[in-house]
Amino acid sequence: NAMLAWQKTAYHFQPEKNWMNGSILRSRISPQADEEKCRFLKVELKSGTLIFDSGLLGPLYHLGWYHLFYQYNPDSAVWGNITWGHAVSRDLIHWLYLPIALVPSHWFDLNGVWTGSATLLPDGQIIMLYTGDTDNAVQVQNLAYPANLSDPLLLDWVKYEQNPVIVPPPGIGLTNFRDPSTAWYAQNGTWRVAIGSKVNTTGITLVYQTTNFTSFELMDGVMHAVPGTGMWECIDFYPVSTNSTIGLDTSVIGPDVKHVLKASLDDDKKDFYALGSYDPSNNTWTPDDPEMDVGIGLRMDYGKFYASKTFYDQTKQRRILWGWIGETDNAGDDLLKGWACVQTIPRTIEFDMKTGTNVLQWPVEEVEELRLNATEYQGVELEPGSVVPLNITSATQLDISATFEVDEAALEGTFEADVGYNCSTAGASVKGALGPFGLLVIADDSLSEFTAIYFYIAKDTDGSYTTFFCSDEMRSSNANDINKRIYGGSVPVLDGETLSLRSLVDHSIVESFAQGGRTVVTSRIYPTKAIYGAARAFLFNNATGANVTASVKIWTLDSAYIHPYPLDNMYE
Ligand code: DQQ
Repeated sequence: NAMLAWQKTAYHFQPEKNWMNGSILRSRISPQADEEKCRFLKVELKSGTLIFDSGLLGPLYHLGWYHLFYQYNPDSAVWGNITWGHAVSRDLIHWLYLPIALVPSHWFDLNGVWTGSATLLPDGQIIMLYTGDTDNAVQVQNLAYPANLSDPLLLDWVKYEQNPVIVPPPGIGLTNFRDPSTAWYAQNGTWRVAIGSKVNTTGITLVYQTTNFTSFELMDGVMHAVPGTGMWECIDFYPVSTNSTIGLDTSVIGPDVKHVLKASLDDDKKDFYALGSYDPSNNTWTPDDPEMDVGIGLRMDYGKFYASKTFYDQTKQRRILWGWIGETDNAGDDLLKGWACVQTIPRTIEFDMKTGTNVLQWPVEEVEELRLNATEYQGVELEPGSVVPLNITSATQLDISATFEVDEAALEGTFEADVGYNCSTAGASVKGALGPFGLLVIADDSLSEFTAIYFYIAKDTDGSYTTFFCSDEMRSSNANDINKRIYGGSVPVLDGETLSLRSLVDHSIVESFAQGGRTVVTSRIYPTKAIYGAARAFLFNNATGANVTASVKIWTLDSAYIHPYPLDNMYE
């Protein structure tokens, strides 16, 4: 449907309409041939498409390629018939679609090849554990591995003949037992794998121990549990260094390390995480702050974002987080446009050594290779109530960096401002004393459509400040029948820090990072007028009590190259 074509993103990994012929091509490619072909591919290929759905499979890096496996419906733009889609990239930005890696084929996955994770063993083997939805709709864990490890594309996958390797244990619901994590090394040749579940309404992490990935033993108790959080999907569990910015392999333990536990809460489709300590001897994880436990504290991303997963990128010694951005329109429109859902730009993830209480997420540096021309604005004065256009036309593909300085006298002179505020109490058009101020993106000239990305400062009578970082989608589209929301969370701002944000704008996606990535908000929007050449960006200040000075640098971004790998004509 051409009417919906403008929603297509240009540099996020996502489906394209009208591809799906179901024919799966296979061929063997030598690493060299492959390398040359890729260079050539970047300029010569034209079209392709994919449709995918929730629950990202373990991403991994192998022989020069980043591999992305994802939950994929080959037949339609709505969830169902779930297989493993597969794509490869040299740089996490440009992608080549490969044939589907695994399809339902046996009783142990006949209803779907669901989410799983990759584990790289020290000897170079690749282990994939995934959830199979059985012929009886029971959730079991299965083992798969590449047929040929010397194939950089990992085209062929073998399912272990004696699958399943793990079935739901006594006391666990047959449909509440899924998404095995990447394994971490414990001791004496044993590896551990976390699996999400629930008991009544308590979300839990079960851990299995194995030496061979074919037989597993359930460890006593649970690694962690949080009452009232419901079913935990897509558990992610990994170490972060507390004294260095480098990423750590999943098995690292020891001093100067904390462990992140992340769960995707099935009930409200939100990703929550917490920092804590892992004790391998009794296999328990304890949050640093029980009030900020998994599911009741920090969100990975406060916007449209779910089923995220990380992997350790051994070539660049960094940990990378991928999230999934679902749709907020109706399934009918998704069927019309022929695709649904997008991946976030991959983000590096590290411990925030300044606050000590959160992780930092930041778009991988490779996205900066898409930067074209830059426009800079220094010291733009934003008086209360002002909206200042930025001179950017076709503002659909942007990388924006902005800082905001709030008039010091106004901050100090305000006795109390909006105590009890949170992003969903008021949108960008509601004026407070010290906020909101920020950006309007994917806006048209007349501001009939815009998505607001902004800060909002609340001040308590004791003189303390709480800063919020929000995204308001209420005016993002003139179309009805779309779920428009106001998202956000608080963001730590330390003494002497300037407020700063970065936004990646891509037609119908806006990913925004505050204070170097302490708080992140992703918006999925459906503009009807602020499209192509008509899209603009503005600065605004709706605070009644403070002048704000903004400095902004905006790069327009090139489109990424995301197309099929031409396996059929490799040797022509
Ligand atoms: N989607 C997958 C499940 C996972 C959920 C199925 C996450 O494995 O729990 O497509 O959205």
